[in-house]
Amino acid sequence: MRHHVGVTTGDVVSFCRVCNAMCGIIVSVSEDRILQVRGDDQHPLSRGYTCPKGRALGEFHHHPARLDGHRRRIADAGGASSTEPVGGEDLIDELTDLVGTTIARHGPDSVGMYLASGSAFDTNGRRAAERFLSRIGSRQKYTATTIDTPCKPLVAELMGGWSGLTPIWDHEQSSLLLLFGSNPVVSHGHSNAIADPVRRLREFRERGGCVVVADPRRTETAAASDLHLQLRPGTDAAVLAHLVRELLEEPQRCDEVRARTDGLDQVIAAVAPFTAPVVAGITGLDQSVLAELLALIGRSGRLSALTGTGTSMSGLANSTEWLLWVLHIITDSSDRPGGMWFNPGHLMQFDTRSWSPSDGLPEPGPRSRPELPRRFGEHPCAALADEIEAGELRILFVVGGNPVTALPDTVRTTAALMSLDALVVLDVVDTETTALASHVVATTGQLERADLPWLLDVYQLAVATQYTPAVVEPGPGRLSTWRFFAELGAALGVDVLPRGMRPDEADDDALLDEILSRSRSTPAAVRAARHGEVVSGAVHGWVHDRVLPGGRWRLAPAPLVEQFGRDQQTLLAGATDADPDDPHAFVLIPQRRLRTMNSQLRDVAAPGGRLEVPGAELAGDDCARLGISDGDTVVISSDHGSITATVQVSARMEQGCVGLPHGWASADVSRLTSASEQVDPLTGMILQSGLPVRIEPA
Ligand SMILES: Nc1nc2c(c(=O)[nH]1)N[C@H]1C(S)=C(S)[C@@H](COP(=O)(O)OP(=O)(O)OC[C@H]3O[C@@H](n4cnc5c(=O)[nH]c(N)nc54)[C@H](O)[C@@H]3O)O[C@H]1N2
Ligand SMILES: Nc1nc2c(c(=O)[nH]1)N[C@H]1C(S)=C(S)[C@@H](COP(=O)(O)OP(=O)(O)OC[C@H]3O[C@@H](n4cnc5c(=O)[nH]c(N)nc54)[C@H](O)[C@@H]3O)O[C@H]1N2
Ligand code: SF4
Ligand SMILES: [Mo]
Repeated sequence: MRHHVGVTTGDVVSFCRVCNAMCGIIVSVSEDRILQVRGDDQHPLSRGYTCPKGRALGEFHHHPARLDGHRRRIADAGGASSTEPVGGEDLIDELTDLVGTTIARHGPDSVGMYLASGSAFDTNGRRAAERFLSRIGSRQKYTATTIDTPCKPLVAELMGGWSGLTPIWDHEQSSLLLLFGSNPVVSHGHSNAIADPVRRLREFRERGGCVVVADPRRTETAAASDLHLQLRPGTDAAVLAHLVRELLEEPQRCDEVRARTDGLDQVIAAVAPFTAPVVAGITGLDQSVLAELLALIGRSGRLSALTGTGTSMSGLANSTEWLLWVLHIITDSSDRPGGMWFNPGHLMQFDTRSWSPSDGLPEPGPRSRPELPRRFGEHPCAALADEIEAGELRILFVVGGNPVTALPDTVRTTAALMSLDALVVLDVVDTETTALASHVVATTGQLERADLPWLLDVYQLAVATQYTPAVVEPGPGRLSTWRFFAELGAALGVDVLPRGMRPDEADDDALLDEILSRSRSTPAAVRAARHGEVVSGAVHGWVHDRVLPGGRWRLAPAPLVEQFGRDQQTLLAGATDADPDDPHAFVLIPQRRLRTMNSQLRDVAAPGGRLEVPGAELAGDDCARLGISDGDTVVISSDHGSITATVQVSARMEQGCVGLPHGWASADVSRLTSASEQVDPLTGMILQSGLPVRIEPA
């Protein structure tokens, strides 16, 4: 069956599926050519905004590296190998054999899947892939969550009883927004979808809202804020502990909080050492700035606070997230107007379900790394290479990911991926990972399929959804991800599509209908609302009523209190800082760049041409000290590897820090990180923010 394609020439109303913001777009097409992508000013959330990535969707769609057909690797004489094209049917036949035999010999856990950014925006594909894995009975699921932000679901589960609780900025009613380690002006939000960030922040401030940004870099967002806390990296938990400590000095507040939470006294004891002079010493912030921040909270009462990769990838990720939630709860800001709300989703309707609170205990971890926890139904990515090396994992499907650049320890990860019996990569372009694949599946890209935001509507600033038809017909050599897994599943005797639907009966829209029929509205109404359907703004109270164990927040879950006990020693000892006795010691911190999305769109600068490899951002004083200047080459090394990078002298950067985005094959920060050391014991998160490195002129 073919997709329903609305027009062959003219404008199609759609939405961008590059990042969480999911901006409304108008795509001008002529036959199968994308002529232009522009913002949809009737879209209720993005209001005409797009960024360069969205506007480059046409270039991406027609890019020479787009995959037009499937490939398989064949052994050549003399041990070498090469690839050859393979048709869809032969591909499915060959993989049916391989997967079937491997499961028969080694069990279902010998087959695994890495599902990442590119799959999050393909609703039908993602659902089919996940169902395929669970139907064959495999526990070998890996997603980008455990290399991005596992502290968030962990803290949600331990404090609120469900890992799916994602706090959302109540941008209409809040009057104070605190951002820790997030740069929405460039990223459009971490787990909050903030389209048109500059305008959104300006409007917030114009109606009296105050924005505070904690970041060692004077970011684009800091420049649009009221107060920038240029703190030392890795020290956010100290600031938060201080705020909590001071607020809990008020006896009335303690009485009020005690009545609706458990564990308050443990919190009071844990934050006791974090007085203003101590925290000023740890963070490098003035005591007067800490006092100013407290005064802002005093005035606003409730507050909204968000974290990003700066804290979620750090060694103190869980403690920071925990104290952030404590701050929300003790100011009665969680699930309350003017604070943070929890989006129940237009499609998911979490506010209509019944919940039994989780005890937060992890499941047994992967066999080769039993010390790592399995949480949220997946193994941590830190275990992937071990599982392959140990022979536990023999076939890996990669769905919308580029693990060669995204996972730590590039050399080891590459060797592990190459040693698999089969590495099956479903992507839209050639990447460092398709280059290693035994089988490459050319999948349909976002403009070639009808879609809905499925996993992502809970990140939106409103209860909303949107539908897009396919903008153009899929290229003839491309297969949709859902059809690939549905057919492979059918050949292996497992049902992948919902309600027992057979692959030959299904199409994009029939599958989306199945989801929409369980939404707040009807399939017809959602399709008819061409610019997206907004049901309401922030909604409050359902988490207290339905999700919280006994209607109460667990303020002091034992694993978090224990971990903070250790982190506290690290903070008090100043151990998150670069070695003061070594002039070449720096800390590496993560960042995003506007024109790329992780490793995506690197070779698609709008309009035309290839983007330059990003430089390593360093403060001018540091460069002067090391005798290096803008454009020089430096060697950045860690305990695990080294890379060369070009220096980019930056007035934004805090001294002692080096900022570099990930996702590049050259200047690849993943060569500096490790899956075996510095891995968080509660989540398996790899240390990617605040990594100690040395910098030397090349
Ligand atoms: N343009 C663009 N947008 C993207 C992406 C992209 O690649 N490009 N990627 C998407 C993805 S996958 C994600 S996860 C999100 C990430 O979204 P964000 O987290 O909002 O984006 P980052 O730019 O990574 O912001 C991290 C910030 O933390 C700061 N930082 C580093 N260390 C510390 C610290 O110890 N403390 C504090 N307070 N700050 C610190 C950095 O200087 C940086 O400004 O962005 C998404 N959006
Ligand atoms: N050192 C270090 N490592 C990091 C980070 C860091 O800051 N520092 N950031 C981490 C974070 S936050 C994340 S989210 C991960 C990102 O990890 P990944 O998600 O693995 O990385 P991406 O580069 O976004 O890969 C997405 C892939 O999806 C493909 N794709 C695009 N559209 C489609 C589609 O429609 N269908 C399919 N099948 N594929 C599609 C793209 O071509 C691309 O190859 O990296 C993490 N790794
Ligand atoms: S911010 Fe850019 S990449 Fe993200 S959805 Fe909007 S246009 Fe697409
Ligand atoms: Mo991410």
